[in-house]
Amino acid sequence: MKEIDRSEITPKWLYMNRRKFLQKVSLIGGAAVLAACAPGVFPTPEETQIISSNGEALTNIDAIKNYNNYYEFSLTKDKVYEISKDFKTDPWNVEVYGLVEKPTNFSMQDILDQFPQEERIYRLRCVEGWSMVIPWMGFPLSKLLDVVKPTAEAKFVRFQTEADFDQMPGLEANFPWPYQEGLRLDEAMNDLTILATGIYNEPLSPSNGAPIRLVVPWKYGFKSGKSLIKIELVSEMPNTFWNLISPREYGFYSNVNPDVPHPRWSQATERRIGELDRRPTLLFNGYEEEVAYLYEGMSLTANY
Ligand SMILES: Nc1nc2c(c(=O)[nH]1)N[C@H]1C(S)=C(S)[C@@H](COP(=O)(O)O)O[C@H]1N2
Ligand SMILES: [Mo]
Repeated sequence: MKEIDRSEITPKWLYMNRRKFLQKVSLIGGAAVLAACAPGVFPTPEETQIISSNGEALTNIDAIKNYNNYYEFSLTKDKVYEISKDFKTDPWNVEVYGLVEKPTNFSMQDILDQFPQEERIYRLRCVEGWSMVIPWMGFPLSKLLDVVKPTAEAKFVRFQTEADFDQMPGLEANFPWPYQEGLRLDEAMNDLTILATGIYNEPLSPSNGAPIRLVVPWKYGFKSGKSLIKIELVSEMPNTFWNLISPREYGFYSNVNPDVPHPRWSQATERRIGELDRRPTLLFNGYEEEVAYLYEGMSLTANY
């Protein structure tokens, strides 16, 4: 197994190498454009060399945009991009309310003006057993929560995403819409938890959750809701979309864990998009140092 280079989640590395990163971004962007008529999930050896010089290879931009779970648009991963490409993301507001001192309805412009955007390169691990490495643009959710000031009663955060029948044909499927997710307040305040607005230094494509989505890299991908419209601070553990559909399979915590199998498949290994061999799944998706403290004394099996 390849040594895990932890530098990819260290903002210091990103700042120190910002110049280099942007050079890499434009090279990758150029390569992706050239390859656009044959969107493959395999980067060329040249691209791989460029992007893997600092840790794990970044996933090809075409794969990130075209291989998606976004059930509001389609249940078929490679159809989401086409069906969602004209999704209207302007105007857009995110309402933050509930147990907070300063409830605020942020426009996207407010968000971009108030919160400096930074690059965060994270692994994304889907509960289905595939993974990617994505260079997000975004900012820590904690920065936004600091502005609205959760009250002492706030213990959880509920995230609700857009559900617009006129634009999202997938909403006809019989699921407990709208898509909602939740975190414990301390998980939400952890520095790894971000609101993302871009990938590869470009705004998010609708298929990736434009204009703003949650990213919680140590949890299965379904915790990271796309196209967020509401963030509510609450005192009780909120309902979540997948937990409502299948509580035995999808718990509230949903931390990536090779030792807690899905009832229908093992989680011990994963398929990194762009690679041929499966690789071992890492506890907390490789972010144990940063997040293990959140679960001290808790059974990760009982709290799946
Ligand atoms: N609103 C909404 N958010 C969602 C989903 C969805 O169907 N609807 N799918 C989730 C799942 S299962 C995964 S794996 C990730 C995928 O994110 P990506 O397509 O940007 O890689 O988005 C998550 N967020
Ligand atoms: Mo997923």
